[in-house]
Amino acid sequence: MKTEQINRAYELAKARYADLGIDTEKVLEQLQNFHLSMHCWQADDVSGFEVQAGALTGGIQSTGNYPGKARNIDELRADVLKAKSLIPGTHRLNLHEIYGDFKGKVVDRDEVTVEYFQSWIDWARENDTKLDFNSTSFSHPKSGNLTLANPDKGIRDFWIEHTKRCRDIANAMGEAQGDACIMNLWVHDGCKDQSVNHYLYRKLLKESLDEIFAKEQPCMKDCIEGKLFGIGLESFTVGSHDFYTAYAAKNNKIPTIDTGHYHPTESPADKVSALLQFVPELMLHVSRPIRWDSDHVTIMDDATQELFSEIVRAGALDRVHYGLDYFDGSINRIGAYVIGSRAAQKCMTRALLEPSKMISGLELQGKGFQVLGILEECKALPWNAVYDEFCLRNDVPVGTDFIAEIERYEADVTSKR
Ligand code: RNT
Ligand code: ZN
Repeated sequence: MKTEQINRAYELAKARYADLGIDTEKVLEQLQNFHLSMHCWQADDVSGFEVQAGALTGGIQSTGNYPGKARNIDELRADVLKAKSLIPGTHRLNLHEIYGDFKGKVVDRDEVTVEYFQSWIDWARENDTKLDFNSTSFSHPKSGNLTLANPDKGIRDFWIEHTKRCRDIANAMGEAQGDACIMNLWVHDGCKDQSVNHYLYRKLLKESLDEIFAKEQPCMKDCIEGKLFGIGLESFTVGSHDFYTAYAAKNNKIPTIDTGHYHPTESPADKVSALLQFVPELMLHVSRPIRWDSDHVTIMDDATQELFSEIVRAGALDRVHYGLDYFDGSINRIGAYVIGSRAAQKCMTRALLEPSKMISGLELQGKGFQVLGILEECKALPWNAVYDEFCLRNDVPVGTDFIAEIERYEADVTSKR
């Protein structure tokens, strides 16, 4: 698209929004400070780099076999940088423990140390990227159906040790980057079929968490992610939404809202204003469930829009960490990163451009028809001209121009793997 055309459209949009009391320059500034935490696991279908790596287990699944997935740390880093070059703004990278730089060594999960993440810390510094982190309880011979909630003390202790070490690593990352590293804890623990020991499993998970979180870690923040069910663990999930909500509220931890982890008609967006009354911050895993927790690429759908709008309306922009979490192996994986990240930004653009103060005033006066009328009109206001201007100012492709860039990278790089 031509610069002049983008600028002209932006100027018109600016005037249109000014009429509603919205300063688009301020919105552009807010967008610049809106950092996504890009998940490293889209690049390689959640495989990771353990020398001893086995199949993906733990109730999650990446489907599709599109050629060109990252096979090693260098390829993954190159792919992430390529994706970042097509997404406006500055973004974080969210690493799972299995993505360490193990240098050909078999390092079991209870042996991991920051040494295996030093090259990531250096890479992040060189590439102006901050890191977030995740412990990894899946894809391991000791994963089974139960990890931190396992009645077998040996197995439970193995995972407790792993998670404690991960907190040390996250803390070291946070210290190195001068900004807290957000560490997410998700375990797949659950039952495939009928079970009578729900209370026991949840008691064990609670006790494991208490032990894991006992150590103060000043440079990292803990998030805990619940879910509804996993594949092969359909009947019961130990770490349910209620379990972690209660745990977070009581222990001042950050709940992770993964948008694929609820009943199909349940609204993740509606949790924002409820949870933020009781917990310090929220972590998001923005995804797109199709009928189940399928982890399709994020798009501008109603669920994502409503989620971001609820955050802005709550005045909670800086109380939320914006992680992405999807893994589609059926399309170009760099394209998946770019589409999902840009969709999240576009939803945020629209959320920031909503004349919430005006609408709130009307609502408080009982003017229901006017509220609905303005909200409907907002959908079709020229928010895209503001997002295009944001891309332009960040020197990244505007509109569909990123597609040709990814096709070129595919021809030159990923198709040769
Ligand atoms: C699984 C959770 C979890 C994972 C990642 C890979 O249902 O959403 O966040 O997707 O840890
Ligand atoms: Zn998730």
